[in-house]
Amino acid sequence: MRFNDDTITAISTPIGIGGIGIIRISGNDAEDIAKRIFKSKKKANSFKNFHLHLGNIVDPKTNIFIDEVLLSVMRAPFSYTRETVVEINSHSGYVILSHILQIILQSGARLAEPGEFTFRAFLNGRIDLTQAEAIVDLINAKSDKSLKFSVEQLNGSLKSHIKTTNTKVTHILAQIEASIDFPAEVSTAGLNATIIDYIKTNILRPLKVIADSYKQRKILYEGLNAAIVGRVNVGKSSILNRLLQEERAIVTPVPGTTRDIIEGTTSIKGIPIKFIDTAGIRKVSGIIEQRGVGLTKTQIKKADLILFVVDQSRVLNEYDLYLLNEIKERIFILVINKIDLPTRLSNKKIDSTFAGLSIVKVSALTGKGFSALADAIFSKIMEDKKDINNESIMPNLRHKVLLDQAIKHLKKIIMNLKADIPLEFIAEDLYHVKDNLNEITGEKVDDDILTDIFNTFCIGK
Ligand SMILES: Nc1nc2c(ncn2[C@@H]2O[C@H](COP(=O)(O)OP(=O)(O)OP(=O)(O)O)[C@@H](O)[C@H]2O)c(=O)[nH]1
Ligand SMILES: [Mg+2]
Repeated sequence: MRFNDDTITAISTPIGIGGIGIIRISGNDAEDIAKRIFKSKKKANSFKNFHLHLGNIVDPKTNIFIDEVLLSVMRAPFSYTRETVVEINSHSGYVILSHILQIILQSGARLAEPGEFTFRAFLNGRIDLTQAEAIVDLINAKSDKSLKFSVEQLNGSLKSHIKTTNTKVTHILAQIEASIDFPAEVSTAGLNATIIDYIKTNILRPLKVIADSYKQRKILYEGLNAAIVGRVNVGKSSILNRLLQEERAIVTPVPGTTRDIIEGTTSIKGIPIKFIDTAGIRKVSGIIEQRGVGLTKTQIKKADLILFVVDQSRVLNEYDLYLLNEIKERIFILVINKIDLPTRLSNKKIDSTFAGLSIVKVSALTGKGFSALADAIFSKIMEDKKDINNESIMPNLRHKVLLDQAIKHLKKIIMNLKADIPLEFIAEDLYHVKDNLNEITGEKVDDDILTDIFNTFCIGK
């Protein structure tokens, strides 16, 4: 995607039948095109900025009426793209919208590429690259928490941190360049130690804090995997269905019902969790079931959290104990299921076998215990990730890679300052740090990367 001054247009609402559909036009000719195709109900020679105008879309070639619409003009630079933007709210429906689009195209606009409106907002300096990325995150947000962080990033939380840090790097660079250029005038006594100190507290540490919060972002945006494991027939699939509140997995009284991996995602207190139902473990003869059990073992290895299910209406057997041994080093919750049935698993037995573990008793049949289970899942996750509620900035992978590079350069700078390496080399590395930071905000970034980012947008955004 490159800058050009074409006037662009696209349907900005999803295709399909709906209440209203919105077509957006952006660029120098937007207002002229609007004048050509729109007949206002009021006698007016020009559009009032930021007002809704009621009127008809009429094909200028054939004079055929298309639809009654509301049209607004947002003149440059106070618009999404900072160019003049016209938005037409029409009745939705594929035929109407594409007809209006056709007329706009015939009147001189070009079809926008995916993300091109936002790309222009970026090029025209209304938003930086982290904010453009936040828009994609916002649209794709799967939980309240990730939505909150996307909004903060869109408001410039990451951008302002990076910019402030960048100013500090420039400040150090200026000092260093001054002592390179005017060695006689600048006192260098103790300079290195002061600079090291300044870099550590004001640049390196804040960048590390942001880079570290990437882990949290991964959880909030992509969620966690929780595997449901247990011996055959303990009610794993029933538990999955309860958690997802739908009949995802087949449940039967026949042991060994689940052979494949069945999964579904739900959000627990704002954190997306993918629950994975697995084949029950038992001695296997049939080849399919052996494969199923193999898959279960793989899931145990991959999962961030394990729900280990036992059936309290039956006594523990060697398979329960075998599984307990398989998962004991992992993060897991013991789920004692079927509490609606008479118990054959005494508290004494539970205490002796499962001492010190997180235990939740449930009935997948009646739903009893499931809110306690959700609480337990949430606190298990939080035990490990205490910071999740304190973070305000969450870099994505692209930011994280660049932050790590900047951190690497900064560490090298500190080492070189300690070793009294000529300041020219220090300056060069500081420029690398600035490049890394500028790439995060998009002030200095390859076209390929921009294309990659804006390609993830939908048409009309
Ligand atoms: N009474 C009672 N029955 C349950 C409960 N949970 C599951 N069941 C029954 O137990 C049987 C097995 O349930 P599933 O959910 O298929 O068990 P599973 O662990 O997925 O079994 P496999 O896939 O064969 O390993 C079914 O008949 C369920 O209706 C429960 O809490 N109470
Ligand atoms: Mg099952």
